[in-house]
Amino acid sequence: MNQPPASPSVSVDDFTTDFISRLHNSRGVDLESASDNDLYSALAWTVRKHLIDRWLVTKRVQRENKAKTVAYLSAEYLLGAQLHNMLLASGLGTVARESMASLGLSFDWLAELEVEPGLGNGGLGRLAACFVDSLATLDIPATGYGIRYQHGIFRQTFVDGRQVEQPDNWLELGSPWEFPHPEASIVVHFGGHVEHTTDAEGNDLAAWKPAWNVLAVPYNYLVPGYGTQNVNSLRLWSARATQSFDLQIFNSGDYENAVRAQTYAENISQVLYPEDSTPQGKELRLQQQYFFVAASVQEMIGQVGTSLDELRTLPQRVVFQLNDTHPVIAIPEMMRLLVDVYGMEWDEAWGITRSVFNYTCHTLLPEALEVWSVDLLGRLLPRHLEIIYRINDDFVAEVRESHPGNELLVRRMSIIQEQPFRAVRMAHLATVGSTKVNGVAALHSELLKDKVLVDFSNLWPEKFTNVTNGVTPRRFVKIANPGLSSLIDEAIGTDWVKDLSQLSRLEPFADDAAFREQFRAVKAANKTRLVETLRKRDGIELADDAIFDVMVKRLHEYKRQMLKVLHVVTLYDKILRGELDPESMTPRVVIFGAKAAPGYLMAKEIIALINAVGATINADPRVKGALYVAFPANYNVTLAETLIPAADLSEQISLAGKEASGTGNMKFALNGALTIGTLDGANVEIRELVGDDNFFLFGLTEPEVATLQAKGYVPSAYYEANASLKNAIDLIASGAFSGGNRQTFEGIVSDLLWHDRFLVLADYQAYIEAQNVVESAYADQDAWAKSAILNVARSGFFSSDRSIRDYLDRIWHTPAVPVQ
Ligand code: GP0
Repeated sequence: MNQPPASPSVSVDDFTTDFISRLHNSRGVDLESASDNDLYSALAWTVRKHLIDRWLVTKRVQRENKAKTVAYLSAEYLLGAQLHNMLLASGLGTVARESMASLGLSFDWLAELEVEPGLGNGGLGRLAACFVDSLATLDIPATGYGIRYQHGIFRQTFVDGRQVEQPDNWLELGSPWEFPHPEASIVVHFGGHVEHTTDAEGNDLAAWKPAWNVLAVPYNYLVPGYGTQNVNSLRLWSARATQSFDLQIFNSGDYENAVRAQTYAENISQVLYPEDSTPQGKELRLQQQYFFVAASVQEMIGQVGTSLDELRTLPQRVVFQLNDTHPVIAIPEMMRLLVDVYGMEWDEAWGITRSVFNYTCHTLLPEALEVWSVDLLGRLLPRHLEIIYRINDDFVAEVRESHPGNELLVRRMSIIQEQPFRAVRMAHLATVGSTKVNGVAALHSELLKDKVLVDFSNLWPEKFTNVTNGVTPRRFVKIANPGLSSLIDEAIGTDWVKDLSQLSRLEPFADDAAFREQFRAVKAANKTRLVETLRKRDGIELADDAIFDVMVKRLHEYKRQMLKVLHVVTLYDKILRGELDPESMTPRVVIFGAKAAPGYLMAKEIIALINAVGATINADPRVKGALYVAFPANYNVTLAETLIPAADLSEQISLAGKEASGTGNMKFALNGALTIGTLDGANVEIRELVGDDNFFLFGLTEPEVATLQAKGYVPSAYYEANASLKNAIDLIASGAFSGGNRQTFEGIVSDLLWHDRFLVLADYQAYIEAQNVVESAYADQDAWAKSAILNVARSGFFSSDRSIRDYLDRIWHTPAVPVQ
């Protein structure tokens, strides 16, 4: 079948010989003197060698075919650990394991030495990582472009239950997975001013006179497909000071300034902004955006050729996908290159530009839509601002023509906002400059059309489309859940890894008692594995005979970790009151994982509350093991790979109309957890597919939310009217979780009572009732297993391979180029 050829001629002995010679030749050590890092690096180099031939062939075939390429532009790639994925793609897993064993080394121990590249914040960055995996697997010529941050997402620690951020240092010991190419560096300019002249025909000629520049040094990473020879590239740019930038100063003897200049330039790729779902209007961030986009667009153009005839073929050669608004400055950059640098007429350049860009929107939160003040943008990229103005002039004229006299509409749609300050609305620029605009789940795309970008969808209905997100089954099932994978293999063969729709063939097995038994055994083993991991990693001691109730995602008020906290506090309160008997309850382990943006104070308060509630409950003998709260610090992709397969219950409880899609929700369903969720994001599609009986639905719908908010939402009324809600909030307010200090969580409590922007109190009762249904459903383990199997069998749609096929059909139209 479609198995990756287990790199034909590699025996364990060959692998071992190679590994030893790597140690010698690349690290200058022998087995006896090798450090951990020597061993890990040599292992990685030995594995990657077997993918490089495929990579070189892929590049040659794609170049010779002049294949149309997908250029995925993303400021984030939350890649996760590389070794396991490279082993899966190369088919060398068993060989590597046996080879290490033959040397008396533990493969698992070596694998755990890897520090994952955490070059993203959450769902958006992880989606990009899943997409490059699927593009490679589907033989689509594609390059992921992004930034090689020196420091990825911060490492979260807890001090007295409060989040303290530590710098991530994934490059400290070097990465064996990257291929730097300083010789292919690209100069990126900033600042200065624009000079205008007029040519013989009276056309305006613009010349940007930048004030400073940096070098963008590309680092390439292998992106191997699964079950194919195809290996694509991820190209991440690293900032380096140009010689001209600092040498002059240095030669003039001003060492201090020379060093400062260098530091300034190299700062650009120093650190990932840890903001999620809120933009950070900082100059350095705009520098990062332009830095990687300018280098990427220049490089693509270089591949196509810079004569006008060659440039005219751009739409046949490349399609750029803008992952949110972060890379949208690529649109004026393309115009600048075509018009100012290569001398194309504006109108023709605009036609080409619009046909090569497409934009994916990932949010519905108005506060998440990025704007750049005209001030800042004009200072950093003066020519781009002029270009944006001209694009806007033409666009606004088009709106006026189709809607004469409607100046209100013009103001709403303009790429430039006037209030509260003059700024460029990046989502508007993206929409005007793209062929297609997509949302990331069915409901999200509808709300995009009807609310966030309604004026644009009225003007250009055909521009809007949906591509529901997906997740790669390689990392999140095959690698993360080997037990389930073997069980599936035995039942339906191995094709599902490349064709996840095959999972539907598991349906009949839901009615097979022996299969259900095996399925439960796999889940139990995954729970035991998680218990061991958390013991080693965090010193947390969990019972494994409880329902594992898991809420992992970024900490954000709209995701409503607070609602989960209220559920936990309610259970605790009822135990204390004697309304719930801890001895007869199904033991429940509630597991949280969440990082908060460092400047998001309310989110950090909620983290402190979760830890405080956990500490109190876990230490209270009256609870008698019926309830336990675990909050391992530093949730990341690596932990997700152990956590998700162990979950029984997946918490997807955002306020309807706020979560664009979610992708964690898909990973849980695929690994046989049942969802408790609202009708939000892709939950809607999950429920439709897995069936109402296999999904615990609760909460207001998006229209109900809108109605309630329109008529005036009064959270305190829910508090007054609901005794158990009142008890839970009062317990928090009483200082029960803060050593009697009523001040500690006063901010959270008063926000809930008087603001509660995300209607936690309004959905509380429905949530508690749904959890009661969960509790009784879990009591019938066999029926639960049946539902869980049906969740797996019906989640094939959520493969990122399917998402990529949708992008191909609806947006990119890029043919596959199989590599022999
Ligand atoms: C959206 F706006 N997302 C943002 C952002 O700044 N960061 C981010 O991760 C997420 C959405 O919230 C999402 O709904 C979606 O699935 C993901 O992007 C990928 O499209 C996460 O649940």
